[in-house]
Amino acid sequence: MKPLTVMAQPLGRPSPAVRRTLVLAAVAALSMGLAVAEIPSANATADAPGTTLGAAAARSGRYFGTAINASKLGDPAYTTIAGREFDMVTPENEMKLDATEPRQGQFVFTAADRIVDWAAENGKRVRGHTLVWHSGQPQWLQSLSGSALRQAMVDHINGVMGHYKGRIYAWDVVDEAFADGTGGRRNSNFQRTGDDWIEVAFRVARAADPDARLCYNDYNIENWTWAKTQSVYSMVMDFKQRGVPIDCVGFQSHFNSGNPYDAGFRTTLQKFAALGVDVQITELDIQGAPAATYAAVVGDCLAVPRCAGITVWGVRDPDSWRSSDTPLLFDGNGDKKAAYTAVLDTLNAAVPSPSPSPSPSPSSSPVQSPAGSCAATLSAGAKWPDRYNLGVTVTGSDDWVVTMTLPYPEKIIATWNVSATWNPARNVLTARPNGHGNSWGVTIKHHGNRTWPTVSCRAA
Ligand code: 9MR
Repeated sequence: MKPLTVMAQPLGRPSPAVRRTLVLAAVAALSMGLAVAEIPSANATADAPGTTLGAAAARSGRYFGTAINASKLGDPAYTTIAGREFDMVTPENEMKLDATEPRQGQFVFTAADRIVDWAAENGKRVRGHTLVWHSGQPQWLQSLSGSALRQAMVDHINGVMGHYKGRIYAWDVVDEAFADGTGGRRNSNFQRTGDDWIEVAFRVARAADPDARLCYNDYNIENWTWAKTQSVYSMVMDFKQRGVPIDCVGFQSHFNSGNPYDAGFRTTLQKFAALGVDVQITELDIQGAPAATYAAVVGDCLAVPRCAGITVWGVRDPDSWRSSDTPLLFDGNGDKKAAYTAVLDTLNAAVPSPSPSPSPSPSSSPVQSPAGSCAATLSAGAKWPDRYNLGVTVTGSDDWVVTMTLPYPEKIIATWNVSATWNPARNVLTARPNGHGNSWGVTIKHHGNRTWPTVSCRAA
């Protein structure tokens, strides 16, 4: 969780003093190894086009990420582009089973830590990839079966997620569990422990880090008509119906002649989102990097409110696992390709909804959440095109804890008269009194959704 700044006055445009405080808060959060992506955004105006992929995606509340390879973090050409352009990173290989648990029960996080630390130092969030996968298994794991393998899976999830608890935005809990073609389950050692291995993995993951979003991630599930897509869709629907904890589906999106981009991708994203999960494009690369196809993929994400963001699978073409396909946004010289410009322009063309749902009137429907011996009441404050203020009044106690949960993709970018921490992974603010009484407030960047947060109060 990251500390939010405390301000004496409600915000208009942030004053220089407030901006300084925001920067200080950002530095404080950085020193704690926490992501600070939202805090500097208080300085941005809603209508200014982003000049980097991350900034352009943030205009609509999304992220733009890249796979990062720890061995390249010493290359300034690499880190200059990665640091400038992206606000989410995925370790390309460093969190895989063979990297993190090369011998049973002996965890190694050296390389993955380098990436997570680099991300924190540079204000970026991290997608964890991947906890359970049929591939990239160390020898000891490959030799296990039955209950011993099942227990090893549970122990692995707990070991890795425990190490990174609170630092990961989303985990690919299970990767590539379905077979190509038929859409049945892939025949793997994990699958042979029983059909329920996937849901067990998700339940263990939820308990291990309740603040991380939990994703199922796969390739060749972008085309809505494919059997594999339908199988994953059925699994996610079943999980949602039975309460198996799943928050997101990752569409790897390695597009090439064998798995060409198809305009039905948007339908796929919409259908999955309608199940009540976020959708994420997690490993995007496109053979030959055609600008129009990149723009189409980005447009598909922008068309789906629950498409949280896009990650490309590498920085420059030579960094790609398919380098001969030149599938990425930067060439070997680090120069921006035509696809880069197409992606940036498409992101910048996304404008937050011009007619968002109206806020409820504070007089007709105050939001009150009594719990214990206090209640928190919200009231409308100033409004701007990109953000709005809410006042909060606590009654019933002078020593309270208020929890405020924002609907995605709204973000709290400032507070006043209160001591608060902001958990970006869950979109939750936790507030306590700071000696300024029981009336305080927040500034919310709405990203097109002006639905008020829910609040609850408990006496401390
Ligand atoms: O890009 C990754 C490559 O460097 C590795 O050698 C390979 C095997 O671990 O994995 C590649 O990344 C894969 C990702 O983890 C899962 N989806 C498919 C990706 C491309 O193969």
